[in-house]
Amino acid sequence: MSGRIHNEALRSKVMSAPDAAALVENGWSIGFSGFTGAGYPKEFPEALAARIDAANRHGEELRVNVLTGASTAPELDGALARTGGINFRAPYQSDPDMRAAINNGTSYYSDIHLSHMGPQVSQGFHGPMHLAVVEVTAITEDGELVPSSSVGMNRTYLDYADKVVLEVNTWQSEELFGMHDIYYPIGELPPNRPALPITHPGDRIGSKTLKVDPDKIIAIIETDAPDRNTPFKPLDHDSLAIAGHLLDFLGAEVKAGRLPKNLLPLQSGVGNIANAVLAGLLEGPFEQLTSYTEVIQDGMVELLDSGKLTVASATAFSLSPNAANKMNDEAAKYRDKIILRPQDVSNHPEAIRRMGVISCNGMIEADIYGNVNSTHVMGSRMQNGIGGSGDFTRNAYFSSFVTPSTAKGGAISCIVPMVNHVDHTEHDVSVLITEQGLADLRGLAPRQRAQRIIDNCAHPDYKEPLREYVKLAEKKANGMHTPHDLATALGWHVRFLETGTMVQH
Ligand code: 0RQ
Repeated sequence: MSGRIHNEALRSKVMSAPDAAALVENGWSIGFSGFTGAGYPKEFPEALAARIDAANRHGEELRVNVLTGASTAPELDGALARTGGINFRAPYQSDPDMRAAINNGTSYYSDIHLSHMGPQVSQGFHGPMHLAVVEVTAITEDGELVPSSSVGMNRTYLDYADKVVLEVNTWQSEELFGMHDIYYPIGELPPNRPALPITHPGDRIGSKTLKVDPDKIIAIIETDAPDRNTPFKPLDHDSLAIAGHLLDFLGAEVKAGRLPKNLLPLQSGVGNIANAVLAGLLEGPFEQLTSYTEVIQDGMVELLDSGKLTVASATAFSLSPNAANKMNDEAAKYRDKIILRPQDVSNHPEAIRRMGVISCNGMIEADIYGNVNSTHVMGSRMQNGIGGSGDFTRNAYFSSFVTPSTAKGGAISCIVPMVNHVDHTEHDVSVLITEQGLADLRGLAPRQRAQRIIDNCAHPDYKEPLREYVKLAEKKANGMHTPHDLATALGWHVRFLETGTMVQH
């Protein structure tokens, strides 16, 4: 045994992943740990996938509902999706096989604000939770659970599931103990829910461990496997340009007296552009920064190392393999600077609004009036999901969205007459940024926004077609507040579906 299970009674529950997976019944709803490829169970999902494959071969029905914190990894979403055995999936995914199962109709998918998932499960909106499968770093002598590299939905799944399977992963550093902050009162339902006592990203308001009723534990699996840590691509021209526009804007806001010198708590999405922003902050003039965000990526750790960032609050890590190994070696050093919370606390609108978080997230496309689509491709296909972008955007001090101005080699303009799906409305979007420039939409009416977005953000190849659309819309519309020609507003998307490009020849 690994020596990580310090509670003697629980040691008797250790078994193999296939034995644990054999306990699952058709139609179960399973709450898995896991958030942005961190802290997901490493062996149980593949063992369950093998069981589903066998059931499929024998013509037996074995399908499950898969709920998580957020995205997981090929060993969880990928393995299960490939069996066709996922009936329903929520609240977020980014796996190619899972995406295919959603888009070909095999799996239902409910795309949910990440801060809403905990309350929705507690309120029973997702039906009974039959099982929680949660990765932990260790089990203490009194049976409490030391979380691993993500917290996500674990508190809620452990509380609400009838049965629990734990994976104790020795790859996760024992030094993570003390980094987590598990706040229980947030799980209360209205009208008993207390005010969230967070006024600074560094506030600790909960306990270091997760609690679980030992009688619910039906199996413990010992594993030793890394998280899905993906290496970062080198920063490209577009990412650097977008980061540059955002950093210039923040500097100007400080100068104008609309932001304090050390800015306000920062939230940043993941990926190349977010990395470029963090790299820019490392070289930039801002000091004493704080972060109230969803995930900790490499750039945040570097900012902590440099002393420019004093504290980072999130729900999970999302690190490259090198940074993950470093975190495992040096976790003790970061325990007072990194706080991992349940996702209904890391993404809580109350804290985000109170502290005045500056949000920055990726998007698929924006329209000329400032509505943003983060999730859908050409009307019907799901890409990933809204994730935490809505939690932060709607409640931010100001919100920003970033994207290159075109996709698919220029065949798609990411600035369009009308978005094909709305995730963030014009009322919530403060700033749009592409490599072409930044459009500050605050204080502008829709027709003024259209002009600024086209001038500052659209790719040169699409500026004139967008201006033509505006002229047509103003001629044909039944009102001049948000002029649209409904017959052609989605015509660019239709053209792409029919011809492979939005460019009109
Ligand atoms: O497709 O993979 O087939 O090449 O969309 O696009 O440019 O690689 O961008 O990885 O940054 O993702 C919005 C999806 C951007 C992401 C989104 C195609 C493009 C490519 C991916 P391929 P890129 P990114 C908290 C916040 C929602 C969740 C969120 C996301 C693929 O940022 O999922 O914000 N956001 N969480 O070719 C058709 C367009 C397109 C397009 C790009 N206009 N039309 N396809 N693509 N633009 C995050 C945390 O803190 C964790």
